[in-house]
Amino acid sequence: MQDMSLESSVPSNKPSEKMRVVIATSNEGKVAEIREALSGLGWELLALSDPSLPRITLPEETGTTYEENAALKACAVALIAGLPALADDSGLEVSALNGEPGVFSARFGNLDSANGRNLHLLEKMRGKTDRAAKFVSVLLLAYPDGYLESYRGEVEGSILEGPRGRDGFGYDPLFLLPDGRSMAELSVPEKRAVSHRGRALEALKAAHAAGAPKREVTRLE
Ligand code: ITT
Repeated sequence: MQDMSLESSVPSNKPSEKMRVVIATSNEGKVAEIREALSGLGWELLALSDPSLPRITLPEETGTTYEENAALKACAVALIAGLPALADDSGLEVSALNGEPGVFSARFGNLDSANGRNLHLLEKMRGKTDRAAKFVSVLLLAYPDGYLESYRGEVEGSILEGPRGRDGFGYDPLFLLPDGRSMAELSVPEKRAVSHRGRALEALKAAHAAGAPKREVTRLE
């Protein structure tokens, strides 16, 4: 088996046109962070609910990795919309819980609400001295022809004994950064500068700074 890197050109968007990209998430917090981070890129970012798009339902996340789940979401949306689609799959990995909830962060304890999941996490962490944790984000940009770009970001921190802060979403009020602030005490631009998703978005932005990056095609033989 041999890997070969080939270059090919990016189809669809003409260089002079604004690239239209669908944000393939139902999470409003992610939408706000993605819009803020990519505002300088010159893309037209469409929400899933954009009236110019057909009705789109995100697929079930049946993957066992962030990459698989992000690809499921991005590819489904790119195919239905006929436009590039950007998905994020992310999670919180807690050392004392052997990396849980990880890829299953949105379903931790089979609980539907973020508040319920946070209480569940606090309960599981009760009495634990090792409170180290990290957030992971994988961004997948899928083109309608099946080509994929992937970007990853991580941030290390620890789990607080109780919630702090009113901003952000999900586990943010329980995540303490090394500088002493909780992730929910940061504005959207402040969170972008230090967070897992902010780092992945910065990598995407750097790759697209001079237009769509040259395609790397891996062929298996
Ligand atoms: P989409 O699948 O529609 O994008 P989702 O919220 O279900 O939205 P995920 O499947 O990626 O997203 O699940 C990620 C889980 O991890 C979810 O419970 C989030 O609240 C949590 N999470 C991810 N990033 C986070 C962040 O920046 N701050 C706090 N919690 C986060």
